Amino acid sequence: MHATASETMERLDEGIADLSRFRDQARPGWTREVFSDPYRDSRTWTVQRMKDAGLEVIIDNAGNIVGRLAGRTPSAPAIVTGSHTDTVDGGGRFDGIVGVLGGIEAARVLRESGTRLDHDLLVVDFLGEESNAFGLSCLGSRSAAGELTAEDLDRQDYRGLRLGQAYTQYGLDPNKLTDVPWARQRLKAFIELHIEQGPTLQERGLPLGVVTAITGIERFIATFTGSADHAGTRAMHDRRDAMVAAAEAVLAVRAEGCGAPTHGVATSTRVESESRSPNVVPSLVHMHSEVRSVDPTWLSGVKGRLTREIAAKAAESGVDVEFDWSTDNPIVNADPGVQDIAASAADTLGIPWMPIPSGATHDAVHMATLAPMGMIFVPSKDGKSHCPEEWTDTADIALGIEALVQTITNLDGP
Ligand code: HGY
Ligand code: MN
Ligand code: MN
Ligand code: MN
Repeated sequence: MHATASETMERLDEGIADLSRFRDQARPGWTREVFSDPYRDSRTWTVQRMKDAGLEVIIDNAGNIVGRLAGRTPSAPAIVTGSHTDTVDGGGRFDGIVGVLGGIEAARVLRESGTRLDHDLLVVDFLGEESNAFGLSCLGSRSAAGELTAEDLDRQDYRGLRLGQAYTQYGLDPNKLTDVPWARQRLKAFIELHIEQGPTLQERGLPLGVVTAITGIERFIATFTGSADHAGTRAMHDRRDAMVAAAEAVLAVRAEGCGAPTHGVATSTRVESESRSPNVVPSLVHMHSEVRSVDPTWLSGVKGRLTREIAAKAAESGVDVEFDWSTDNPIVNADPGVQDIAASAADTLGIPWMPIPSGATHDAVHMATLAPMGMIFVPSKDGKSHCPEEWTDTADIALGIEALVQTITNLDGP
């Protein structure tokens, strides 16, 4: 391990520990949800971390924190890296954070080694990547990609707070979300360092993954309408029980995921009855589910298959069902050229790697509309993520940063 790598590891350990202090003490794990107080306070820390690494820092109109390492040719299209520092409720210390601290460290290593890139290097901490209670993920990268408008914000609200108000509390103008000059110019490439959040790299004993594609996500809310009855007097055969129809739908969603021919998963994450009484046959039940795959043929057929199957099953119980489907994001393939550059960077450094699809989505999905996109994965211990057990060894993160530095250097070439 040469000197800078061990310095990098020390800085990473200290940075991850420092950033982890900003969490909601009332929630499990390292909870730092978008627009929460811990998140707001952590952003001041992140700005300073970028400045300490020698970056010029701005907060853009979309709420992204953007650190810039000036290149020799300001007119050359910038190389962009970055990720997010918000977490899910009960989340861990590495999802997103590895890409922001890793991007900052890469910029520092380049600057301190006296490497003067031709292109500007931008390191971005994107606002609110995680799915959240407002129901809208990747806030900062969607805005940078011109996909989020003030109207979208006013459709969402949570705890009585409309998303637009949350933005104004951060000093952001909901009407300027897409006024993001750094993203409006031609960009050379976007490369994101991220934890795998799955078990594959560990199972294969590999320290690095070069992402081939990022999963598409189809989500739906199913509303089951049966008939309320006294739970003590209505005969079992005579019920129109909305909860039973929802339960059969949960199993149908699981069966769909288990039946995926290549890559595919399906999860129901919430089932709730409108009734609060424990002695009433449920008449109105909502179920939230999502389906993911990098297989476009299978994913495109999911909506039809599940809608038909769940409705048919519900009809057997005399229950009606309505669906509200939405595409959280389409399948996005990593740019073949950037994949090759990241792979050859790993080869140059003698780091074994494998091509790997991403079952998680990332800001890279939206950055792919602005620039050729690539991602580099480092292993997740036992594949755990979105939970307190999330862990990646510092040595693996340091290797990922070395690969990121080499990839950026290669991207900077003629
Ligand atoms: O949901 C995801 O895949 C990402 O962690 N936001
Ligand atoms: Mn993430
Ligand atoms: Mn995540
Ligand atoms: Mn060039």
